[in-house]
Amino acid sequence: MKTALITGITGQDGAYLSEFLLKKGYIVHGLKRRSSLFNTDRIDHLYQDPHESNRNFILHYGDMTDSTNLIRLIQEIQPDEIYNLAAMSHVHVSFETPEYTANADGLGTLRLLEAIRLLGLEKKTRIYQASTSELYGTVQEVPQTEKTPFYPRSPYAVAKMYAFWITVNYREAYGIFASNGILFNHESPLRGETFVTRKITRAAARIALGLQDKLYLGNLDAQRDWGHAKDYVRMMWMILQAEEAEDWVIATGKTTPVRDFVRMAFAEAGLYLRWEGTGVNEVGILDSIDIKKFEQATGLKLTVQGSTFNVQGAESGTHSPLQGGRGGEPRTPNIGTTLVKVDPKYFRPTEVDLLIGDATKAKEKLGWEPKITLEGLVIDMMQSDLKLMKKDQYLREGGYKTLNYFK
Ligand code: NAP
Ligand code: G4F
Repeated sequence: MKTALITGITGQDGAYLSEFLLKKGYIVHGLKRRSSLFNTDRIDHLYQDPHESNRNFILHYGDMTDSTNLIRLIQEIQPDEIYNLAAMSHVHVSFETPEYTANADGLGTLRLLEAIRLLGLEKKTRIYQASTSELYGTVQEVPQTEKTPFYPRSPYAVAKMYAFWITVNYREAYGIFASNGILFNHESPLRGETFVTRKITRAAARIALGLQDKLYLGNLDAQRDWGHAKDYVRMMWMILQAEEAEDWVIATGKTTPVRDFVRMAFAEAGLYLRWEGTGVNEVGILDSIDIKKFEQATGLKLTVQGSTFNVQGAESGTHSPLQGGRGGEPRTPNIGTTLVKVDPKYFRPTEVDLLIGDATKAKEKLGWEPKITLEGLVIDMMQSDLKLMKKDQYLREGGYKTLNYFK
């Protein structure tokens, strides 16, 4: 039975990887930061009471900025595999917290590698480093492969660049089985709420249910190679089972502008958008409604009079765009309402315009291919967020206040 240590276990990938490794029969240890509120929502279903015997899922307090803590834990756990997923992972936020990001994301990796070396675990412990397509930044080649030169464009990417090379260095200098997975964007219903895909699916669900009026976004032109996190955590494990430690690009090979992801997400709720204007003046306007799809997705019933759509039995105080405003009384249809606007506050000081990966090496040497398409990803995220947001709707109908989310 193998033992794994996952840093960043409370994050999106940490949660999926935990499930994956537990199914494979691993004992999973996780590093979790102390916080003043519980932040274990994504892994609560895996939690085991500390009083139980023979636990196979064990959490430890720790932090990537605390060397002694990491050394002690690795000494206690003696892991066969370490998955270093912990990071301040938000690119935009890294411009606000560059020093912390360098410490946690860059030096944090060094601390783990050095712990393996100091404890004499070079031959026992394999380590996976969560590297990123952000390393390519201003891309020097399309598509990007393991050989494409890096040109990082944010404090996050620069910190991850240090982590990438220190992983390579410890592999070459000390013979540690240390591999980088250069993962392109991967998303899921568990994605953090302020990354663009989740921000979009949450807002599309809320707008369809009449809980929010508009979605404000930054750069709609940016293109990303989006896959599903479930496919990517499987590959993390495969990377550590490979014959040799190496670096691997993991991507779908398809790229999509943010604008198209928005269109696809709203369409899952039966709301079809058209785009007008350019740059900061670009807007997404409700162009038409697929009534059947809308009703299936939201559970709401629409009445149609000519070209007028109303939500049947809408409660006073709701403000579905389909209803046209507060009050619930019949209204002119809001086909033509602006649902998406650009807010320059979401622009980054330096942007990564285009990412598209070539995962041929992973396919040929490890037999990895993504199973879930972008369409499948959008459906998964929209179904999950519609379900989640319906809870807010019930609360509102019950007279409770719910939060607005405009991050
Ligand atoms: P995520 O959801 O933001 O999770 C990050 C995890 O790191 C969380 O568990 C977080 O803990 C933890 N963490 C942050 N700072 C820490 C610190 N100082 N000490 C200990 N733990 C800390 O990120 P993700 O999407 O799962 O990504 C996992 C890893 O892959 C990250 O390293 C990310 O940079 C990298 N990556 C992600 C993608 C992607 O598209 N998702 C692509 C390429 C690479 P809290 O829950 O307490 O915040
Ligand atoms: O969803 P994002 O914040 O992800 P980003 O910057 O690509 O980084 C993610 O993927 C990396 C892998 O390439 C990871 F290493 C990293 O940890 C993280 O998981 O933004 C995607 C794109 C950007 O171009 C951004 O400018 O969407 C654009 N965008 C447009 N409007 C927005 C928004 N991004 C966010 N977060 N919020 C917006 O309102």
